[in-house]
Amino acid sequence: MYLSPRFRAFAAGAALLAASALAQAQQALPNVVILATGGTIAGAGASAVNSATYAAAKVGVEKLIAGLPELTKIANVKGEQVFQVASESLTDDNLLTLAKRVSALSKQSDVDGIVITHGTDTLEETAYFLTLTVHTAKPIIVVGSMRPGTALSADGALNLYNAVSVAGSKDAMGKGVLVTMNDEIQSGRDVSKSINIKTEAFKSQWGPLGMVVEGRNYWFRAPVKRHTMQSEFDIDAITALPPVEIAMGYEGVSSTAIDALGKSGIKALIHGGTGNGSVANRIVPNLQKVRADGVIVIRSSRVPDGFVLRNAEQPDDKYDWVVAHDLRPQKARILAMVALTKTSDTKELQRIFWEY
Ligand code: DAS
Repeated sequence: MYLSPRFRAFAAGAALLAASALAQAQQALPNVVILATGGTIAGAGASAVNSATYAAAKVGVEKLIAGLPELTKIANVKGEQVFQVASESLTDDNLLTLAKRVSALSKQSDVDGIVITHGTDTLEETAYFLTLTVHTAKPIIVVGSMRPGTALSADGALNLYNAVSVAGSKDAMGKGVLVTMNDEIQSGRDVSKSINIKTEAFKSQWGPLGMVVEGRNYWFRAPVKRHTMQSEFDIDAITALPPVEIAMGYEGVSSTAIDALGKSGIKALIHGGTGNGSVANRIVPNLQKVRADGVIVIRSSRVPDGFVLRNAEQPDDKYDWVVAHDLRPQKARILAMVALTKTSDTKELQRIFWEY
């Protein structure tokens, strides 16, 4: 078909204008990096009705991003596959590697926010570790899903969309590491996986910080515990995490676990006691021996909500024990490992458990 030179010039000019407008629109969008580690959000089941029976950590980050074209309208997204594992199998070394990558990216001027896709089983521990050790005010969002993307009513796509949306939000800056699950914006410090088979799985006894709905954040409270820029701990100065283990309390408990762990070379033992961090009277001497051998003893509770009162169920001052405040055993372990990179003074450790 003949096209006049005038029309060809007009068409070329229009194409240039469109390309320039698109480039400007893309430049206006925030730059978000997605660090993928595996989990159900990267899982796949045999059929759409397999919402709970599936293989985790199967889908790569590029496929996750390609499967969500809506992301291109809210951010310039880049993906990195850091690990591809179910999160119950992550190690403390994995945690260090991930946190160091997050820290490095957060220092780049061309990165506005970071999303970590993660299995839900230990998502709460990673989120807490990052909020304790990464010095940035930029949004860092940890996200997972309870159903694989192959399942009916899968939750991963919207959870990921929300995570990227919050990661690119200026009003999410300076709030510590966040978790976006089930339309809620949770504090990485406070949140725990509280239901193991529902999409409404992540809870905090102190409530979510807000909600994200259709790409907009609605905030209702802000964290008061120290995090990120206010933290005295810095991942760039941490090369290893000291060994810390957990022993649970329950009716009929023996001292077997406590005695064995106490002699295993650990630096601290978290006791996940009953009630308000109670310790069976027959194993108090065993915990006292663990302390006498130089291991820090930290009283937490197996009860999900509330907080352990110092000197209530046990004379912590007398025994030189520390209490975990409102932290569940698995979170108390994260804080203990981080704190022990700086001090083993029990008064300092107790201050740290009050403040973080
Ligand atoms: N095994 C779980 C994990 O990887 C799957 C999940 O829920 O993400 O944490």
